[in-house]
Amino acid sequence: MATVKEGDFNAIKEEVKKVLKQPGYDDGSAGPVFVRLAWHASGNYSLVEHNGGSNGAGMRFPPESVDPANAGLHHAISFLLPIQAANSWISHADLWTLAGVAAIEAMGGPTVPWQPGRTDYDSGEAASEHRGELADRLPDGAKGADHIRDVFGRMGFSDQEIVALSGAHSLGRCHPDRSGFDGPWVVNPTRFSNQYFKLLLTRKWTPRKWDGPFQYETIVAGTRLMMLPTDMALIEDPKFRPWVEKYAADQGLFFKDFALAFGKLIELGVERDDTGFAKLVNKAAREGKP
Ligand code: CCH
Repeated sequence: MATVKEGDFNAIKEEVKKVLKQPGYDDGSAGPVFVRLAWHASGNYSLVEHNGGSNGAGMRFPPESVDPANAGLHHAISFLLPIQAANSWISHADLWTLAGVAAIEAMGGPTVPWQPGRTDYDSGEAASEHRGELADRLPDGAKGADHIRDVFGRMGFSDQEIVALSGAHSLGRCHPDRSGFDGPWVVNPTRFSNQYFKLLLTRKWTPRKWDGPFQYETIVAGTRLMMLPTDMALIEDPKFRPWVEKYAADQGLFFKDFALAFGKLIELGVERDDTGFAKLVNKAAREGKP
């Protein structure tokens, strides 16, 4: 990997684009798993408790590295390690979020606003001290609308933003050895589009008869596609559904709203001071204890 000028984040984006092609891995692309890495790094934020989020890159250490919800994300971290090794000035936390943004763009999606300044935990001890309290915050695909609202409400997202963010399931697939679920949501899972919303509305989705966890399926042109119970909740719930309809009808609107919501997601909990960097504040300091 090339060493680029310190602070040249556009050049880092180009480095990320160079490692997207991964023959032999999934659908030949690291793009979808980069997007999921950025999302899971950010998605354990709590607006009320003021903890979690992408700052710190906690997923390099327990408890996040061993959280079953993050199974498989070590692939994304490994694909990015050469870039970090050649450019040690960039924090893992900045690199992970920027990789998600670069991947979305390279797969034909919108440009998501991104700012640098995240810092990394320097040890597993520091990470576990800060992050031990963050277990069970990521969504469970087996559940329904109330669960999704609880999880995304904790991060401060509205119904509209929840539906927009869920459109990322136009990318990638479920892996039986990671989540237990199986298959892609769309026929071309390395192209960012509003296909997920269109398929939700136009296909007949039936429960899959198999040994794995409950999920829905439909066959499109010989390819078995899937939906999670949480995906189906978006068309079953009367407040989510109108947004699914809007995004299915208007890809431009989806791209615009997705870019804003994803930009907000990767900023959660990143509080920069006047140096431009976001400090890692531990629980005792937050509570004003020495
Ligand atoms: Fe997701 N997602 N996601 N998801 N997700 C999975 C895979 C991806 C849920 C469950 C799952 C978002 C919201 C939700 C991606 C992006 C986003 C998998 C399969 C499950 C299960 C994991 C595996 O087996 O590898 C649930 C539940 C919710 C909300 O309720 C949001 C928000 C985003 C981003 C904005 C992407 C991308 C993938 C594909 C990953 C890959 O490796 O291909």
